[in-house]
Amino acid sequence: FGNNDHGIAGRARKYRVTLDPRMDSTSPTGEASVHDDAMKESALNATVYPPASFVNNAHVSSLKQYNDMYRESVDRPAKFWGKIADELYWHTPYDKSKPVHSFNFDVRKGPISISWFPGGKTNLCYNAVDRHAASDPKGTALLWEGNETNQDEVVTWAQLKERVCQLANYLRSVGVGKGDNVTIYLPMVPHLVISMLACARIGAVHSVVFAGFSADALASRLVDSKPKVVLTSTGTMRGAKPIPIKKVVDAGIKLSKDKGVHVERVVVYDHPALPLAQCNWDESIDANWSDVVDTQPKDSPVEWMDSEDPLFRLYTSGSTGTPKGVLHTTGGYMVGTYATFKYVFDHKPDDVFWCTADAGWITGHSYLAYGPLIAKAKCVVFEGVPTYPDAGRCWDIVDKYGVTVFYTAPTLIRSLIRFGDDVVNSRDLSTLRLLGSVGEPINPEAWKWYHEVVGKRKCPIVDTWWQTETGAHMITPLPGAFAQKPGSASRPFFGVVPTLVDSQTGKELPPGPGEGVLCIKGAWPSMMRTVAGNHQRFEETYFSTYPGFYFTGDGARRDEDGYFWITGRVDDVINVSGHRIGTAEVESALVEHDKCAEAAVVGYEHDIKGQAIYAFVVMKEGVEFTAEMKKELVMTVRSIVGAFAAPDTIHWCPTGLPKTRSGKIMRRILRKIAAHEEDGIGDTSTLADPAVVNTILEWRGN
Ligand code: 6R9
Repeated sequence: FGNNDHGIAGRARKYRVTLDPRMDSTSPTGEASVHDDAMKESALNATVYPPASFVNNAHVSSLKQYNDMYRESVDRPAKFWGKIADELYWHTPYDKSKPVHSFNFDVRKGPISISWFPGGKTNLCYNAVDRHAASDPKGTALLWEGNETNQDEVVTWAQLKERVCQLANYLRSVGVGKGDNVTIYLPMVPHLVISMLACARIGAVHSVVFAGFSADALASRLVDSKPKVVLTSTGTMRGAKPIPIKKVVDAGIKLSKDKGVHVERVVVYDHPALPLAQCNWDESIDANWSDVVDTQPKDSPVEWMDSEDPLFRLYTSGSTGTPKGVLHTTGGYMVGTYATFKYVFDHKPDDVFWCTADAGWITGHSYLAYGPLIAKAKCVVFEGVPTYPDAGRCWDIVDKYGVTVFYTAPTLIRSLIRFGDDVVNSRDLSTLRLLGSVGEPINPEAWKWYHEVVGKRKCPIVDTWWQTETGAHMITPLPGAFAQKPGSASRPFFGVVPTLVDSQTGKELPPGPGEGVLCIKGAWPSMMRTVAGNHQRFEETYFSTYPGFYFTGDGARRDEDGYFWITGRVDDVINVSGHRIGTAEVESALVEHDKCAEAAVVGYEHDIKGQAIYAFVVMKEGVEFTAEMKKELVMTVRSIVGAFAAPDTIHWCPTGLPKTRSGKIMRRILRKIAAHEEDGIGDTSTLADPAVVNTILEWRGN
């Protein structure tokens, strides 16, 4: 444990003392005493060491080992990544006589470029499926759990390969090949993972659109990527709620047609939630999955891909404009997701891994599909929702499948805390050995509950900071290597060099404690290579603000131990329940309503979701602002962006938004109003009309 080593006994003592359950006790009068508060405070700032039983079997089991590996990964990347890349199959080994990577991160020196593993040829699907189907055909690949408790299915490696090959054959039969785009709009059924793998197998570039996005959002992604084929289902169930999936696809395709994009084929899985006979059907475009895919031969050749051939694009929100198609390529993404899966989740052959994220987000791409499958993990895929049929569903699933590693988002943890500990304690969670968190900062209270009630204090927690753009974990504990601090993503993963930059001067902060904008120096294997079809936007978004660095869009603090604490976005992106939403997207959706003249959207703190959306609106001349109008505005956002982007609060601004004389909206003031911190509004003298602020405050609650 290097500098932090207190020995096993020391660790155990510290562990017991800081997390003594009595510190939560309240005084007999029911009020927490000052002493209890202090105890609680110190518990929340606790340093939590992994138990010796975990450390003894971990891939990386001391701070020293981590430090040595980290140094090698940064100083001798060819050696470090070469060893990991050699654990995987390369049809043509990459050229080891050349540097393992080359990159330019400095816009002043020419275009931004990144490449890894020069000259190598491989295939993600081959590494994630074929290798395991050959070595262990009957072994479990996917453990699918449906929305209802009696719906489940085990998919073996051999079956997974057959189903992937059948879809690969079908796609080829309709002319989809290397470099062609395919859009996937599916709920969390095995078909979703199979679809991604089939694309990877034939070199088609998949674009998974989360099946909670609206038809408009789907359409804009179809227009951007122009796929020949869309893979979808008739419907799905989310808890007690039936969701008509194909209807959204039909509407999305219609909208994209109006913009000149012609999808040739829609392949529809007949989901039991909604019989195909009840869907609109157009013979000229629609095909039933079981007719056209399940009848195909069960073997299909692999397309060998260059390291830098595209693998997928995944759209993500930024602070401006439409969502960007983040483009990931083959070799680096494969090695990066595999390495992080192996070390961060300390993967062991007997693990049953469950990542609750939908494959429509990057977490699902990297840790529901690719990372675990490459590492031959048994993976749970869950289609339902955590509170159906009751709030114990997650723990029932852990119990049913003997889940050993559980990876979820803080919002889910916070939403389950309120159902009480009994819901958890009544299930057998004894198989759990490691817990993970992703998507947003985890507050220490939620961390502590996760650790004590779910993990029974024996499971380390990996709080993994990363992004759609980074492809894989960037700052995260290695669970057996060093202590965790609740709320801190801790230290960089191998090969990642984070730095803090002063937003005023653009200069790097000196080493040691400090707070600034989080940037990354130098390229790592799984990073995005471009914004699909718009390299200029890639350079402007990530490399122009602080030349020479990759700009993450997050702020962070570094403490005296070198641990990073992510403080949240520094741009106009709101993180609602771990989903990134650009304020610009919600604003433009609001003004689509013909009675809304102007809108400004900010985030504010929310107990469960982390952040919630607060929309300030200005209505057109003579429009009355009623409860009905409010509902219409919310509906407009739901239908244009998606249900998860619906504003929680809509605030009418009868005399306009607070703007500077040059017409810039002063979001700083709006954020204060949304947070109910009127006292902190401060100087309004630079506003074109300072009285606007008073009017807005007067109309709170209307
Ligand atoms: C993987 C994923 C990325 C943004 C990122 C940051 C926030 C993610 C976090 C975290 C604090 C963590 N974020 N993980 N903040 N601690 N462990 O979520 O990708 O959807 O692209 O979001 O999410 O703000 O910049 P993505």
